[in-house]
Amino acid sequence: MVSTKKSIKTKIVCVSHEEDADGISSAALIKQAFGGTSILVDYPGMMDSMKPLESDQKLKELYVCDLGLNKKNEREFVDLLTTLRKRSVKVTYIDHHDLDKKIIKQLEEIKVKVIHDINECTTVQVYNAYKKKLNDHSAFIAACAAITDYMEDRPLGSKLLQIFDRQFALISATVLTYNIVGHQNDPDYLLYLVDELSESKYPHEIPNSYEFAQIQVEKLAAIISKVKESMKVMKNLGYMEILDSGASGAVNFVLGLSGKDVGVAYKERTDYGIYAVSVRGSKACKVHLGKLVNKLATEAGGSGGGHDKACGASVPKENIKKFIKNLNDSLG
Ligand SMILES: [Mn+2]
Repeated sequence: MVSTKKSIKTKIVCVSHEEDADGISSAALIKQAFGGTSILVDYPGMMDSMKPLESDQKLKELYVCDLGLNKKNEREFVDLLTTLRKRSVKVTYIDHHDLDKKIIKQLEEIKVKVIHDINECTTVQVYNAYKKKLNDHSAFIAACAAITDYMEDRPLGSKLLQIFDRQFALISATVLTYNIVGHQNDPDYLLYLVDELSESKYPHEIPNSYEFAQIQVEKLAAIISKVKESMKVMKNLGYMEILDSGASGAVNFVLGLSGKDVGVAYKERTDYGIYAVSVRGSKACKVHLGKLVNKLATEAGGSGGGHDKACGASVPKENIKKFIKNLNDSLG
């Protein structure tokens, strides 16, 4: 039987990463180019937050930005997008995390538009793909995102940064980052940031952004002393459980102060019964940490992945010690 009910699809949605300037800025540029609404997610909540889209008959276009896939969620992700493609939802996936070639192929087979380059941050790729629909301010925001993802030296990223004053971009990127990191428990504020950036506001034009950044800087200074006190060192890495700040804010201090080539910081996520783990490698680290952490976190019953020198994982609470031991052993 042929259904005569014709659904009118009108919704444009961008799902993006909420934890850093690259994710927030990607969402802002998509919003400036296409309008629509943003759904901001972290890795543990990513698939749960996307699930309602599967049955959303109004959905017309979906953009997924700055969200790497891992062995645990890649199957579910492809399945969800397959369902959407069967309803002719236009889907675009834009990212720069390490991704299995097989998954890229599967996405292209179902005609998802895949924009994937591990050498440029996501916002720079969004800017490059849709610059005809974006203004100069968006080029600036993309340059800021490149800075915070350590990718301002790449071909496209460096070209965008050249347009602007370097110090102005550095301070804007940093203030934006501190406002994002400090508002992780305030989803409305993060959406407000996306709106403001999409309306071409600079970070310094957002009320109280510099004052808020100063508070974050003071907190970070306090973390340095805590890391010195509580960090533990193994043969190939330094690690620490973080109790009262974000793991990603502390992990660079663990790396730096441990004197090792790999630093690990983890923080309990009581809502999921897991530890959110951040891993960073020094310039001398030759192992691709994103790939290694993807494998080890999966073996520990969790998930993870990311870049060669910066990545993250979710690890079930009871397996965290084993995960760290295996990581230390694998680095040997
Ligand atoms: Mn990114």
